[in-house]
Amino acid sequence: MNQDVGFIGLGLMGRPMALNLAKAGHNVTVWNRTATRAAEVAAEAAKLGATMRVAKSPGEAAAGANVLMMIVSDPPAVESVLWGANGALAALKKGSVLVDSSTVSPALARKSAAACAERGVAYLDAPVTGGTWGAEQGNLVFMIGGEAATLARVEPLLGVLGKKWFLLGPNGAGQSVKLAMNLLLALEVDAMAEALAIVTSAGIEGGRLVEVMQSSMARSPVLDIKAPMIVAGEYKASFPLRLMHKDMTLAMELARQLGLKLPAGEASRETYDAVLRAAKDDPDYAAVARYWEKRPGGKTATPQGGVAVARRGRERPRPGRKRRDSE
Ligand code: NA7
Repeated sequence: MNQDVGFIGLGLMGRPMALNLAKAGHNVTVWNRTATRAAEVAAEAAKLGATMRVAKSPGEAAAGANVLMMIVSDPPAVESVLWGANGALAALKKGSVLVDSSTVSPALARKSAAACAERGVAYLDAPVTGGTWGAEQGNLVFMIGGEAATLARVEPLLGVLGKKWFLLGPNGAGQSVKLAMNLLLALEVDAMAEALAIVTSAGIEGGRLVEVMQSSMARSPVLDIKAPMIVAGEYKASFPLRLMHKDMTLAMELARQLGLKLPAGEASRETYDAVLRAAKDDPDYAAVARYWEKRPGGKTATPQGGVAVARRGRERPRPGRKRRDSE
């Protein structure tokens, strides 16, 4: 059955998700902070024979919705959409459902859930994995915190956007699992970059390590995608470094709240932090490897000002699979 869906946030992930919902015949009303993006997505929907309304505020997108979905950058973005001027929260109808797929802290998910409950609105934290490729293909995986009955109500929509969802516990559980998973991905890519720094500094082409790795236990889908980017030194964003850095910061904050010390996570976050601060562009998180890249003047991006250890030469990536990110 077609539903009245509000959709907030038309970034790399939200844009294809909103289009898939409209293509599936749902009545989608979108809002995006940068209004031109919303107009572009609505025009794209029209070309595909689907209708999509553009709202003037988060509140307008929420007002007519049975289900409001959102996927925005970070905690301040979620706070602004829900509680800011003409915010979504005050406009949501009693009996509606808010599904927040932004990656934020479990604490913010619980705060949003409590505010929804006060208005008779059900809430799910539902961050995703699958990257832009998964969003485009309707192949996302959702990590969900909330009630099974609420999940059952939105399953027809999740089925348009993805193929799998895991109910992981009460509100906040989806975010805890997502942060743990992204910390692991960040560490894997950072470890790959360190291993490549050793190999290339020893005068061996980085692609050879990747080749050997593909035949070993070190093989993994995330490295299938990221290792060729590192070898080529090309970092077109699929999952931006700034968002991975945000997730690592949230993961380390969660660990602190849980009384855990995570030394590998802390060290890796410092590396990502140094690269992010030095970046003049908006690269993918595989750009963590820039920490070891030779820069003009022979310095790396290390905060300690260490000298470059990597030699990239004219290496070329192995022909990679077409699939994009798994974040
Ligand atoms: P993008 O491509 O950076 O898109 C972020 C979206 O969030 C985009 O629509 C932004 O609007 C919106 N945004 C950012 N800040 C705000 C504020 N303050 N208020 C309202 N809207 C805002 O990210 P992705 O799509 O890759 O990822 C989205 C989430 O999924 C994120 O949590 C990831 O970690 C996982 P804009 O177009 O810039 O005006």
